[in-house]
Amino acid sequence: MVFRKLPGVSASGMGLRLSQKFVFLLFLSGLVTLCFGALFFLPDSVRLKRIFLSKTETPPVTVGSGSENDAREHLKRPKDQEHPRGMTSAKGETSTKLKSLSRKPVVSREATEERLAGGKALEDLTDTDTFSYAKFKRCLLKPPLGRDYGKPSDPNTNERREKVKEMMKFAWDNYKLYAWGKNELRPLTRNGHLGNMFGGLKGASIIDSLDTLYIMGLMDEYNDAKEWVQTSLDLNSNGEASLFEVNIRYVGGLLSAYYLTGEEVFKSKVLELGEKLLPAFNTPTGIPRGVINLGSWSWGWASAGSSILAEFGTLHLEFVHLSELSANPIYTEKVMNIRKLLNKIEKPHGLYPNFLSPVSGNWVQHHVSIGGLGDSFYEYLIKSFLMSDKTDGDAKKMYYSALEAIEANLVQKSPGGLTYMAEWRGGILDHKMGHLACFSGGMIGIGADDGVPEKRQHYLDLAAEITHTCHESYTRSATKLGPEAFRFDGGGEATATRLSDRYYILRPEVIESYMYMWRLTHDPKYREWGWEAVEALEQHCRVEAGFSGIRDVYTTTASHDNMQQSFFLSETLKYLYLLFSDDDLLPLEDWVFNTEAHPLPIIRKSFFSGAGYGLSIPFQ
Ligand code: DMJ
Repeated sequence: MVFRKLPGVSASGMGLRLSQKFVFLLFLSGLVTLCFGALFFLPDSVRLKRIFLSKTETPPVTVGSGSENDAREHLKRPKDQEHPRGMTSAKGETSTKLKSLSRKPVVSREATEERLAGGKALEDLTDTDTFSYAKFKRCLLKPPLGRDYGKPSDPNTNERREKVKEMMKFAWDNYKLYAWGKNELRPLTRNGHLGNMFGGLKGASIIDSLDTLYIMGLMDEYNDAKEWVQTSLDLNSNGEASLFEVNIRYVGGLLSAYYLTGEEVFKSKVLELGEKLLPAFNTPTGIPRGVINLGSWSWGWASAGSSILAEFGTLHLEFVHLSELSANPIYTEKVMNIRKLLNKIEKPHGLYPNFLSPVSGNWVQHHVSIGGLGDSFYEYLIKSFLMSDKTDGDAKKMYYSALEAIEANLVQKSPGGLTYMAEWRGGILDHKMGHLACFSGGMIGIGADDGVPEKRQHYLDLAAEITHTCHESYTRSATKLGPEAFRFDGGGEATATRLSDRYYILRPEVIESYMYMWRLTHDPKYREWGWEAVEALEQHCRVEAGFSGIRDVYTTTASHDNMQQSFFLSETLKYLYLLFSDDDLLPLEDWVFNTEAHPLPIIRKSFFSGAGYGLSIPFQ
């Protein structure tokens, strides 16, 4: 490099006189101070600012500002008004006009007032680079807990809803009494069960219950659960865990609890846990293995073999939210990589087999099912589309092509006129439908409206038919509860023929479909079917110290399995409660439920800063 000789500068290069040096340094430091100071006045979305100012230096993230107030309100609320107030506030407070909020029309005047009351208008909120809880709440189309916590006006329905709440309290109280801190309650032996699914993590029933307790207004119980998370949820375990189970129950449960309450503890715990899951993706293809060692960074996964479609395909919703909350795109990148591989790979008849090698990225065998091993992969495609505020076109395309292939190859009609989803083994049909596959009534229902116009009614009809078949699997048993799997061959229809398929472990899928079909059609039969299930649960699964699964749905002489599954609290009772609530409790316009029934908000660009970490990466 050549320096031109300046007056007063020596030949040696920069030899300035002392006074010149002083003036120059003074000028330089002034300039630096000015530039740095100016950074604070730049809009938050400017990348330069993100680079120079650490998170803590950015204007305070509004997490907790609105939320903590809400939460403290719950703590103070007298027992006779147990319900949390959610985002509603006293009517009649100043309302400011909202200019640029919604992509969808605001549903009612009251909802708008409630959203705006007591706060600044959206445009007055500072746009931050990180997620803002206050902004998120203001951008929801409706209050999460409805105008009156979803209380139905019809007294009979309300009575039924109260009954479900009582069941939840009973299940929870017994868990608390006999199994506190363990993963599940063993209601016959009155002790706790840890199992080996969660790699040493504890309190699965607590994490799975947080949102159910909250929406039911069981605030003392919710507060106990929250306190346990604060003081006792230890994420530094060192065992081998199922990535899928930890994700749907712990990550999903904590995310929902955070979005519903704004309590910072749920956010920090879920971000800590999210990081621990990342090594699972260190495989040659980036397809995670099913089992992860939570304690080891260098050895992220354990056990050889193939990965299961429903397991690695059921991460998308939670991981996109982890990216949003952490402002770190890595989670979205990981799941988008899975999506890309699945999109590219050749599919037999357009179907997705259940097993894939995480090493070669090829299918391992051709077994296809909408029940166990495959189920929630399909669910997460349509829900990813819905959760992205209908911007995730890849998910949409993949979902509807998969559904077409399913219809062409798996959907069958029995001689008695029942529509069912068979399983497919290398081209040969197995005329069996698992209880797990019964979620598909609800899934096809919620996806009906975004299908091509000429198929929308058809999809809704198909959803209703599948739900009807699953209901038949319940009504054809002595207990009025459905078996683990039912068949359509060997003379039977919608009944289990093998002894080993006769059990019921408090699963939610059939009730889940009733709930969605109720919301979509308001056909009263879905509420009636839900009530039949409540009565059957009470009669055959309720024991002195909780609820238990049963070994044979075809006999009323009960043989209990001594296990109150955590998904009973998270899903079965929540879906029942929603079924008997008004639609404005967790409205589908704003929320999607993960596969463990934990509600996650639809991501609107308006409530996330900048481009949105979950939205910007995959879809541009
Ligand atoms: C739950 O953990 C989830 O619904 C999962 O997707 C499937 N199995 C259970 C409930 O049956």
